[in-house]
Amino acid sequence: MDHNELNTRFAIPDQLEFIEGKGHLPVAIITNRHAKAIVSLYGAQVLSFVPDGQRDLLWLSPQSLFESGKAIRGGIPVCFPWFGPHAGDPKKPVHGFARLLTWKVTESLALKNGNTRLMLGLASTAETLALWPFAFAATLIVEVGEKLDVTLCYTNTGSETFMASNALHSYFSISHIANIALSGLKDCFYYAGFEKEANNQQHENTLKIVREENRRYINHMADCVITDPAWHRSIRVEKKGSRVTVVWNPYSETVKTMADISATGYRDFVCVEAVNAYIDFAELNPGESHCISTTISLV
Ligand code: TA6
Repeated sequence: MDHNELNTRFAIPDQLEFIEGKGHLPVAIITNRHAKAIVSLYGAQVLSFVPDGQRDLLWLSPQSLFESGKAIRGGIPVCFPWFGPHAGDPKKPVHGFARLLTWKVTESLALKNGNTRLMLGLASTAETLALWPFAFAATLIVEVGEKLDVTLCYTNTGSETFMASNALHSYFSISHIANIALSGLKDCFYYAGFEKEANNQQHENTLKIVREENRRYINHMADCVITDPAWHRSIRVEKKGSRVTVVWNPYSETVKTMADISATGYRDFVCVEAVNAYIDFAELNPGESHCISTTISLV
């Protein structure tokens, strides 16, 4: 369906319209009295969330590709049905295929409280079954209000039990990586880098990022807050349905290996991700569903 057909079926006057975005990929533009947001149907990826009168809370790389088969760098990528490299086959796409496929619009709704809701769907096809041999139906629900609420739900529609991992891999826009402090992770154990054991424990109240970090915190359900004094703001990151939080920044060396982030781009974002993986897979019997959500707001 192109953006004209999408508008015929799902546009909401003065609140929601579809346009052809970069790389000819369709995007939904949501504007209401609380905020403005942009959602790419390719990847079901929220690209921008700007509360009224504020800066964007999400970061989108100016060097991002917008190209079928390539992930968009920034916003909230949906990782599914695996998180990170595929365990058995490194040739399969990192973070699964959900961020590399165009999702269908299934519903749009103007809510009484002024919020706008957009629902996107993705179901298994011959293409996905070739990468992951299980039948599923996934939904991404984006609700734009004073807060941004993003929920991924998926159901096992096949006849075999499956184990999936997934993430809402949010990139937050910050004034400078040196300026921010991240709270909400004190006392949690984490895997550092690609270590196999979560032997490290954070003793500090806040995390300052001064080098490459890829911390995968386990048994973490609390809110995180990114304090950014230079921009006079703090971003609260809440989540549900997840016991793993990943904090990632490639920093100045690894960023040089990434074609879609500039050499200094690592300064402009931090990822705080709601994850199901490692100690927290979703094991679903036929007919069962799992949901994970993240809620993002200014404190
Ligand atoms: O969540 C952290 C992470 O898995 C890192 O290891 C890093 O590779 C990042 O995600 C980005 O992955 P991507 O495939 O989008 O380049």
